[in-house]
Amino acid sequence: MQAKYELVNFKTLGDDRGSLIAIEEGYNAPFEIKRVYYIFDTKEGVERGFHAHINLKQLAIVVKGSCTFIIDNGKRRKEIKLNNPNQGLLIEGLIWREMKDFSEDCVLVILASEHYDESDYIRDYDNFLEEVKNDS
Ligand code: T46
Repeated sequence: MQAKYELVNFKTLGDDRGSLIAIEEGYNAPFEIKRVYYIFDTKEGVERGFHAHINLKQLAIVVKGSCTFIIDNGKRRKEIKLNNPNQGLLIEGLIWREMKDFSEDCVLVILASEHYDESDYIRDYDNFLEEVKNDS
């Protein structure tokens, strides 16, 4: 799988009652959605992630509040602040990710292409760099 990350914009539907965003597999989620999880009530100063995946596609959406993703492809690191429910961060393949600066009210929803599988995680940064090297 080609490693990549990309910010995607969702169309906001709504009317005078408020807003609604729909995520549909094969439309604005470019993979089969096998799992959904969400991260909330994150304590002040907490940093999460610090791993990559071997074979996973994910779409991360902050539906409330804000947090920052650090995205690292083994060559460059980039900080991406998510604070808008009409944007999602698509992450595919060998990308190291860290999350920080969670606001107190942050609700981070993640759609994933595979079921939970600990053997898909690379939790050691040097191993990650080795995998990137072998992959290129
Ligand atoms: C990722 C980032 C963005 C499960 O049992 N099932 C699940 O589907 C998940 C995601 C986690 N867990 C268990 C494994 C750990 O005992 O929940 C605990 C916390 O997971 P973890 O420490 O991996 O959480 P984060 O926030 O560091 O990472 C998570 C995802 O694991 C990861 O795939 O890309 O969010």
